[in-house]
Amino acid sequence: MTQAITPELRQWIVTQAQAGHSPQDVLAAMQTAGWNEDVAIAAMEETLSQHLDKTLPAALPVPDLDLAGSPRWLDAGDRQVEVVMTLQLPRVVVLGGLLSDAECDALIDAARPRLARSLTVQTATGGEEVNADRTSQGMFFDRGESALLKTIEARIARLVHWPVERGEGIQVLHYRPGAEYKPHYDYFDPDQPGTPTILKRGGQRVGTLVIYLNDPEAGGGTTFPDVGLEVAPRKGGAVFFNYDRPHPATRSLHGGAPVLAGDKWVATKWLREGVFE
Ligand code: PD2
Ligand code: ZN
Repeated sequence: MTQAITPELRQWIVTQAQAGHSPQDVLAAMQTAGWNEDVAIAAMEETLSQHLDKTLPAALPVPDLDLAGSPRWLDAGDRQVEVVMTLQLPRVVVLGGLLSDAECDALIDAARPRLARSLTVQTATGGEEVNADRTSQGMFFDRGESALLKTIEARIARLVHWPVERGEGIQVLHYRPGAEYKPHYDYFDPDQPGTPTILKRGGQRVGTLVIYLNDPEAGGGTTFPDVGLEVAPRKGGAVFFNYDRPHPATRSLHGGAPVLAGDKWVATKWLREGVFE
């Protein structure tokens, strides 16, 4: 006897999933109702993957490092960069020695006179606002604004296989003791009314590189709460992560933990879907 996957069956499977029943429980219920196990599994896979395609935004191409063969070192053109740790989901790569100490110091010196209280992009309007969740000071460099920035931008582009033109200008943030950046997503929320305006310039953010410019005495790690990961800031090191769609399914929620002693300086490079002019 053949068993047909009817629209009623599909709707029932979606309803069960939405009610929080595990796949094992849904499968068991179908078998109890007389469904052949193979047919039941096929029906669930087909129905739920189609349902997810409809509810998730489409996946975008993303920047990434070439970690085939598990290399200890990556060639970033003018510098060899150490691979410290990698994670699949969220895609996170911790790097050592992306910048030299002298490059870190030079970025801080260039940024210091231009710092102001950090603003965050306000997706409600497309403008910028002071945000209580982000108690750092910051500034943006223009892309290519100095020889140092050109060098660093070219190194990053080569490392993550993403053209310089698809990157925002580097942002420098300074956190004093007590300052933090509460967990957030770096992509722009598609449901917010200001997002279409923001996306006109370069499209979505699809990757982030947070580069540590000094060694805070204590605290100030970069956290990924969905997976219980905390990256310790190390001068010249960095944490890279990407997100192929503007959705929590990427597990790319992350934050800057409060600085407990000393201060913390980072440079953030955001990578865009398209050319960022
Ligand atoms: O400074 C950090 O560790 C941090 C954490 C989360 C920076 C950012 N996000 C960011 O610049 O987006
Ligand atoms: Zn962030």
